[in-house]
Amino acid sequence: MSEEIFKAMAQSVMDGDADQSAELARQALAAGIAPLDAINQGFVLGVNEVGRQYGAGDMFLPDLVMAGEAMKSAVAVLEPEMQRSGTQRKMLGKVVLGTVKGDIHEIGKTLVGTMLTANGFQVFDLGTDVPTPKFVEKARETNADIVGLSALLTTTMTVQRDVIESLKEAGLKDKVKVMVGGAPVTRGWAAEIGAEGYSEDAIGAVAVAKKLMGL
Ligand code: B1M
Repeated sequence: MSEEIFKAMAQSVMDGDADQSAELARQALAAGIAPLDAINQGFVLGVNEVGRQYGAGDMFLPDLVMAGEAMKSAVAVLEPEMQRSGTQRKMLGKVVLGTVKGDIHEIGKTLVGTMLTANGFQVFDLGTDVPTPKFVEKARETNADIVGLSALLTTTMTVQRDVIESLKEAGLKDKVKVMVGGAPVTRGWAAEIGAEGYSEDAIGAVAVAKKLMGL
């Protein structure tokens, strides 16, 4: 049963069928499938395949857009359940989160925010294409513990370094830890730009954020 529904989820994203993706997400919840399993074993496989075919020139921008919309509609159904099933209630720390300037990829960043919230962090999600000064302002305003920077493009991952430099210039870098992530981002890149945290996925981001808080 699970195998079939996971396959159908991936296919719905590849077809760019947002209604079908949302319906399959609802069916998964009704069948007791964990929301994160639905994402990681179902929908993400579809969006990765679209990304692969787009990279190979076999799919085109509209396919990418529609796959993104389908993935978003599924996540929108699953998100409330992920937040509800968060076990920890004590506030563990404040995280200012966003996708850096020039980059509008939001799905992975939103998942990271959802998982952090579900696990007890207070998340200030600034959205996508966030101007560098906005991260600094929000970190100061909220007295944030962590600034989380997502980047999905090789051309925008360098902006993560700009944000870190701006935090330093604003005198905030000793108060705030930085966590970076996104498909092209690596542990090596994180170390090179002076980010204290790196995770390759949303679950890992929770563990990294806890570590950065000394928990
Ligand atoms: Co874009 N895109 N895209 N795209 N897109 C990629 C990233 C690409 C790899 C596709 C490809 O060519 N194979 C490629 C980048 C190439 C490169 O730079 N090396 C690409 C390109 C080229 C582009 C455009 C330039 C296309 C164009 O216009 N010609 C354009 C750029 C627009 C811009 O940002 N300025 C573009 C646009 C889009 C859409 C808008 C159509 C759409 C996004 C829709 C949306 O978000 N609302 C889209 C999509 C859907 C993709 C792919 C197919 C899927 C991304 C995704 O949502 N993945 C992607 C190919 C791919 O990654 N396979 C691709 C699912 C998501 C759950 O995973 O985002 O990786 P991900 O997040 C993960 C981890 O990375 C990590 O945890 C998340 C959950 O596990 N993570 C963090 C993410 N952020 C983190 C932060 C952390 C910690 C972990 O700490 C703070």
